[in-house]
Amino acid sequence: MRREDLDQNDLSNRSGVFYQDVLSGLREPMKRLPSKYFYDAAGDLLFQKIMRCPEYYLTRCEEEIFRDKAGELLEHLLQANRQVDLIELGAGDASKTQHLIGEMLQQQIHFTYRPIDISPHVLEQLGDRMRTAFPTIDLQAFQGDYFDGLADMATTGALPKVVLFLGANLGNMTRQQAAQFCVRLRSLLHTGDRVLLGIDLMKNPRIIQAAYADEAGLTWQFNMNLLRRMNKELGADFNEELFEHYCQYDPVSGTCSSYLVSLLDHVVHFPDEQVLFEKDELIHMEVSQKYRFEETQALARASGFMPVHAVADKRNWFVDVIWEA
Ligand code: AVI
Repeated sequence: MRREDLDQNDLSNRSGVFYQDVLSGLREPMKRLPSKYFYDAAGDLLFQKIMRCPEYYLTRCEEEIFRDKAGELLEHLLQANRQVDLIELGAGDASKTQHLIGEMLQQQIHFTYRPIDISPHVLEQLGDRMRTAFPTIDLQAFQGDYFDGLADMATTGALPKVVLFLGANLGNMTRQQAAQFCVRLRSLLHTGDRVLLGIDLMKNPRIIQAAYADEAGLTWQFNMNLLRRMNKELGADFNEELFEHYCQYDPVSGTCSSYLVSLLDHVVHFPDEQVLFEKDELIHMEVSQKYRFEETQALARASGFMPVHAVADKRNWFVDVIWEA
């Protein structure tokens, strides 16, 4: 798009949070872009492809847990409750949750399924899929921020809550952010409510490294898509040929970090700002934090939860932990 073609909509984009977040990240000495902006329509599609690619084991591991152990998960999520609010943060396509919901219906548990997601498009598709699979389901979606959704549900719902946060989404926060997230989550729950978190475990570093540098280049495209998104929505002129994707997993800290590396000295223009890149300069794009199982238990306790149960896949690569508030 030519910059003079920017319309009114683009002008309002430039005063929006996306633009502000992007520019404040690119003004920092170590440039960074928030990975939450990966997920526009093209990013959602790329992520779906990543989840099916041979190297990206995380989704298959968690699917195995939900497919094979839904009954066990449910037993520890419900305790004696026969009636709950089932809340899912960042529900996506809920392919794993469907196993749990199937089990709940079979056991004649009364529940309202309350997915929370920032994307109206995702919620619409999810609603259609769930109502087709489970015509009797009571589904009440909340479109917006997780904590706004939880706060809303805290005032409206009186039932015990079961909160799902699957897919290793906690891993896209630094350890410090994850700790703050868990404290905030706890503050919105009542004693006895339960949460289930999907967490990717530390393992052979080559397996992790490969999951974020797949042969087909999907993760590369997933990162580049954010450059395309900034060009389209913010009128920037990133040339993706001038960047390459690089990811590094540190097996000591468990942190997998994704970067874009500038291949030349060059300048990227936004309509009212320019950003200088030096050859070999990095943009930090994403963190995917891996944990030792004991660290998840320490995280639970430090944020006011009690770890009550955990189910791992057969290879012990991924764990769904259940904590009580
Ligand atoms: C969504 N999230 C848990 C993914 C992950 O594994 O960190 C995002 C992702 N990034 C590259 N591949 C997948």
